[in-house]
Amino acid sequence: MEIAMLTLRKPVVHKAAAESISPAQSPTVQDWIDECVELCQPDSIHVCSGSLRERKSLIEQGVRQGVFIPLNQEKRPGCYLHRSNPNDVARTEQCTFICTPSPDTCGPTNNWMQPHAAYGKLKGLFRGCMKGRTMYIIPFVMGPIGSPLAKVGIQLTDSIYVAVNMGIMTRMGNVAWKQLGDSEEFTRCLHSVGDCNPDRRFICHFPLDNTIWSFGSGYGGNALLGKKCLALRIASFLGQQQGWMAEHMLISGVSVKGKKTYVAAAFPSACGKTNFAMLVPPEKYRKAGWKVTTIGDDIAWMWVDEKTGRLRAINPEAGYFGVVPGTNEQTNPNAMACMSRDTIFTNVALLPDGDVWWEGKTAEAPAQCLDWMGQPWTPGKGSKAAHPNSRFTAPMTNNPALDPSADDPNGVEISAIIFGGRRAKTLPLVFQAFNWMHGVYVGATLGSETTAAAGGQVGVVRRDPMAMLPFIGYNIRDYLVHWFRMRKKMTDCPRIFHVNWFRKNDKGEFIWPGFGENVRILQWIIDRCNGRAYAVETPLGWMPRAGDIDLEGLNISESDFDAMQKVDLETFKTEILGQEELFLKLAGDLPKEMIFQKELLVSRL
Ligand code: OXD
Ligand code: MN
Repeated sequence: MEIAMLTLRKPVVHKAAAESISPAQSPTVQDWIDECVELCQPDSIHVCSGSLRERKSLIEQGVRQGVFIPLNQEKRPGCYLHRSNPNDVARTEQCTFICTPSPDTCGPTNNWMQPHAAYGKLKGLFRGCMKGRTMYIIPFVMGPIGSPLAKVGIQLTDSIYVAVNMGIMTRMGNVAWKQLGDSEEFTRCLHSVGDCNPDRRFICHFPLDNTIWSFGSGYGGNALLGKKCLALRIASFLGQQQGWMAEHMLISGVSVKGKKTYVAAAFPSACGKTNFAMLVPPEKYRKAGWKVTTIGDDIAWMWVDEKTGRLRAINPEAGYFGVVPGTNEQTNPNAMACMSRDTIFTNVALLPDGDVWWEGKTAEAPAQCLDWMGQPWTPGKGSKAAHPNSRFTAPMTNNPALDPSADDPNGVEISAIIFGGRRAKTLPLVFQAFNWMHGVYVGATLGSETTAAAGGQVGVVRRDPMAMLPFIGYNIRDYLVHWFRMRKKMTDCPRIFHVNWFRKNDKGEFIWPGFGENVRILQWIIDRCNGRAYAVETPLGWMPRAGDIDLEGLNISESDFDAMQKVDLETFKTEILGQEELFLKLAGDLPKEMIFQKELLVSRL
């Protein structure tokens, strides 16, 4: 039998598929699955093996159920479109909870629920929710197999869309049973789309139980539980307990003439992390031997190598779940290559020839298509054809610029950490923090104008410490203290930088070209890390002079560059007041290092 579709009789008996290995190596795993099966009462169970045959068969079933629409297989082999419920298109932070016995463990920036109350409430929702449905048992590994940080999770879900996407985003299937062996250490992930009612939507994390229960949403960030829920919220908690870090960061390698430097960068959701991770340097740089390679585009797990005292990182994911609108051959050719095959598109528009379209894909909109909800659309309609948070899910192996170390269990050494926000005014294009402690302050006070990735109002500055505000799985006070304390573990720590690609002039136009040209800023960053570039001391930190950045070939004069770097101290005072929003949230719990850094900043103005 290729796939386990076992009709359950009471008591529930489930066996693995012929090509799956038995999950029952550990009685703890079996007991937990039994408990969840008894609770959810699925009609049948499918244990995912992770094979290619299985993937094909799951997609075929999904097509029969209308979950996947086959795209033009000549233009996009192995690609399918999924249309979500229109009420379920983004992460829902108001429905996301950290469930710890004491609210103090959860902290002021998360929604809190008492664990017994949360289990009780969600049990009521999960009870019988899979009647008439199949439960997919998805064993998965986050991190390269054999990595000291790799973690096993098991997700039980009634969504075939989730099963297929987890197969792209994680190392999924038999490999995970092998990695788990007879260990009892795995993240228990229970998920049901339920009836997809926003009033019955809960994404609950139980860090002390290494458990995630998610009900009522099929959206990636709420439903692919290995990603935001495990690799950030649960992992950040584990990292704090165990002395490592789980961060909302891309990791990329920048090589020039055989010397490679790895950087990690944290930008809030939908601020171009995928573009930056897949950056293609302009021709002049390529000719001079520059190349940027991708380790990851969203999440970094980092630890200090005891032998070298330096920070190392892995990407726990195996695929990309990227925002599609705005992506084209100019802005991100590597992402375009990623989605050329074996990709699941969610909520993009469907063209008459079976290809897909989104705003920004081509200069001209198509004469007609079906919009993300499947409704006829023409350019005059006044609505978006693709949802602004439409996504592609593609395996990282599709990326032509995949770094050869992306699957290395030992990870890569990180030389720079870059924080960045989307700020029309106030913040310069680039500066370097004076040291790690100052850099932590710069990251902690990161602000960015909101986008469509998280639902809610768009375009207001939101404080987003380390771009982790929605993803810190415990008290932000302890998270910041953890960052400060990491310094002591390192003998040579990464240099920390802040960038703002999104500064606008008085006419409201972006003044920095961004995308591939960002390599010019990376060049300065890397040269600083390697002790090669000049910088001047300013109240904010170390800044390049116009002459320290290669502007050749850009339509930007040295005085334009100075304008991009200009910090108006009066306006900056307002920025400091804006940072108070965060300080007030932490109130009496603000780590003393934050207070000292703020005092030093004020004294420099
Ligand atoms: C994402 C996000 O989906 O940050 O990566 O929202
Ligand atoms: Mn993200």
